[in-house]
Amino acid sequence: MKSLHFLLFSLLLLFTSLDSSNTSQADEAGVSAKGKKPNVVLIYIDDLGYGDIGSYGCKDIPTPNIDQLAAEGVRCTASYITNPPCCPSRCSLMMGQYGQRFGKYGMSRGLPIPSDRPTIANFLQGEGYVTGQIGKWDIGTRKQGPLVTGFTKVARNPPKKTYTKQELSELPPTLAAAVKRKGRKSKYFCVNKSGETMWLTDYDGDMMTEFVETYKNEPFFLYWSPEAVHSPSIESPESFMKRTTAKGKRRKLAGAIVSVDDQVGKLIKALKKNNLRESTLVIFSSDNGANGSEGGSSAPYTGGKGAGTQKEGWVRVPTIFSMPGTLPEGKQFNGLVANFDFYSTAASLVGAKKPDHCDGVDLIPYLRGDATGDPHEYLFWLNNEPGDAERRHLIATRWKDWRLYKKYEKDAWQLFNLVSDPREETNVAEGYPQIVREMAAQHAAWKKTLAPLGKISQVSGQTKVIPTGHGWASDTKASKQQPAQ
Ligand SMILES: [Ca+2]
Repeated sequence: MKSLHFLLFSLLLLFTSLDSSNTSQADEAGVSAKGKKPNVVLIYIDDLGYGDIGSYGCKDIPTPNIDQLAAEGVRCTASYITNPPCCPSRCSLMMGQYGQRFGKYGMSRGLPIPSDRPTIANFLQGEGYVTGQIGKWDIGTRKQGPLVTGFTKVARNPPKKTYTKQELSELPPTLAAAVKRKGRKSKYFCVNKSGETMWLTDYDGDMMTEFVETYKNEPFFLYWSPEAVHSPSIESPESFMKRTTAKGKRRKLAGAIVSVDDQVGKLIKALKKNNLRESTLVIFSSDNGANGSEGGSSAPYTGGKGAGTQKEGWVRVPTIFSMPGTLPEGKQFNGLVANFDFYSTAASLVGAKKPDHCDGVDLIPYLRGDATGDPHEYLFWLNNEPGDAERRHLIATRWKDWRLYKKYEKDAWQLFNLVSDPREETNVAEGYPQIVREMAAQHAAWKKTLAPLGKISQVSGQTKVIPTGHGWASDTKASKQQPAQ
């Protein structure tokens, strides 16, 4: 069954084609007349905090391009990562479901993602999409790279810059020591195909532009997940930092964030240049909350990566959906959403039925204002993998304004009202026993539906999931493959 939303989208383009006064929209309709489906670009930043971009209240780091995306789209204020941090978050995103459905109850790095159900990339490839991946992977086993999980075009990892001894001697001592520990290899400077040194995030942005230019005439799905703004941001150049008013250790992170913003600007420019802005859904989000040790902010919430993993800021992330003409502009959506909704939303947008395994909801009716309330009445967390860092153990439920949590099964539940107490300073569990009981019961019922803890088998041969070099690696078997349904 074709989705109502894709039908609405097509009708919209048809309607605008009749309006000859608007050249840009008429061009869009020309694309539609060729039967081209809408594109999807998913931007997934590493460790970007809820309070670290302008459209979410940040004052000291300018993010004009991301803010423009919010002004031309819908900004979600209660968007969650149910499986933090990096690796589980990405696995859940790619599969469109809670990680616990395939045995992932914590970091579990190396645990396979299931091969009996399609990833979002498999799914969109099956719908006729060119599927592109740029940047960080950190999903599944070492044999489950993007080229075997649905991506047909994968940006090779450019070689990292190696600091010369002379350069090393000129670096500030802290940075010099960090670089030395990595064998003089940079984390955030790479070497482009002309042999020039480039900031890696900037290099990624050029690859995004190249991808859009190359595949502008085909429906495409592009997944960009930069290494940024994961620690250490110690190499951030002064030219980035001086664009911000951030102070102290936050200055380095701020530099990394303005570069992310620059790349969003490049993407939007490439889409506009090719008249694809209104036929492309851009989703912008983060894989987990702010890293406090780098000066990241979860404001108005508290917590985040590292010492703050029991608090809201660890899992609540900035999320923006932008598709002018299809989604409203400058709107805020306050309902509970999760990163696994991106899969279901993309499926609906391209006019396909989401696979049965998906936990996600099609968010388009909510973003458009056709549906109200919470897309998920409840969201759940269960991070109790025995091998994971204890600070990350977390059992939690979100419902309406409430957050119920504890660290270990043996602990008493704590309850917070995130509206009246966003910093989670007053545990009100004793005052609301009925709410505690109900939210705990919902968690227990959800837990019964999960798969057992997965086993991580050691995969021999450290296969590089993304080849090093420049340009693109292709899945040469893709044209013969059927989507893994
Ligand atoms: Ca992360």
